[in-house]
Amino acid sequence: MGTARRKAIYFIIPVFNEAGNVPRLMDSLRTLDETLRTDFDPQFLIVDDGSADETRNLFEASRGAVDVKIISHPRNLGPGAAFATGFAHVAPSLADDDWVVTMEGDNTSRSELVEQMLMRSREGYEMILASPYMYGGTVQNTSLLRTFLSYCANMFMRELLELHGILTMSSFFRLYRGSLIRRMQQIYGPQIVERPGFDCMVEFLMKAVYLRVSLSEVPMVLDTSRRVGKSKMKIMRTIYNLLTLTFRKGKWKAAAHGVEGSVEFSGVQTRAL
Ligand SMILES: Nc1nc2c(ncn2[C@@H]2O[C@H](COP(=O)(O)OP(=O)(O)O)[C@@H](O)[C@H]2O)c(=O)[nH]1
Ligand SMILES: [Mg+2]
Repeated sequence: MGTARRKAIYFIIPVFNEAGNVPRLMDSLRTLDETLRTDFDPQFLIVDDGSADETRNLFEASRGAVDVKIISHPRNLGPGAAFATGFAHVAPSLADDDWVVTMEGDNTSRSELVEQMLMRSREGYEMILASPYMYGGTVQNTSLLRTFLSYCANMFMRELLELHGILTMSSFFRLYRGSLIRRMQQIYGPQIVERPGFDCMVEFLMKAVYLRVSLSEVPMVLDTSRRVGKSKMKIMRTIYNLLTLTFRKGKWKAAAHGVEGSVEFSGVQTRAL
């Protein structure tokens, strides 16, 4: 009798000029590899988005510790383009009962939360978001301006993009069931997201919500002092991009509704633990 295939858990991590953060990130990936290995087949995919510093070399040099796969864009295309590359890369091997995690490459995603996200997934959720804005989560060491803009952006997304009842909408750190990624790839193509910038995560969320996926959040302390260097998000550009997502709403909704059986919200399917 053959042994059952271990479920794969793919980590897709976009990086752009993160040399200072690579050593600590590799430590987290090694810990994840060790803790998950008994039950899963962890696969780490780094999408280096045209970094001009030592990012790629540092990952190459530390590959002995964890077997990371590195894909490079020849020039900087943006985090959304990096996720698109990552989703397309896992598409051929992804099975319905595999898992996909997206996370940041600057050590602000608390990798120890993956265990808790997996527990939530066992309750039947297809998508689990790490959420600094829900009760129990916080944002530490960030500017007042960014907190305020984030608050305004959240109001806009809730009302205009119809993302009700979700507290954290643009964070990179999420766990997805393989079947969800595959379903979205069937509808929207292997790359899933078309927005190249930081608004890609809101795009993904819109597409998922219009498909009525079951979704849950787990609280996370987002402490920006854990990273070396500054945020690379251009605030005005991202606000503009978020606003223009409104114009895509109709098209993405229609695509979601074209899929049979996807419109009725079926709630969470409880599974035996
Ligand atoms: N692929 C890619 N990743 C990026 C780019 N800019 C930022 N990132 C990565 O996206 C993540 C979030 O970026 P960060 O600067 O921390 O933004 P913040 O967390 O919103 O302040 C980090 O892992 C970055 O390395 C980019 O242009 N391309
Ligand atoms: Mg960050």
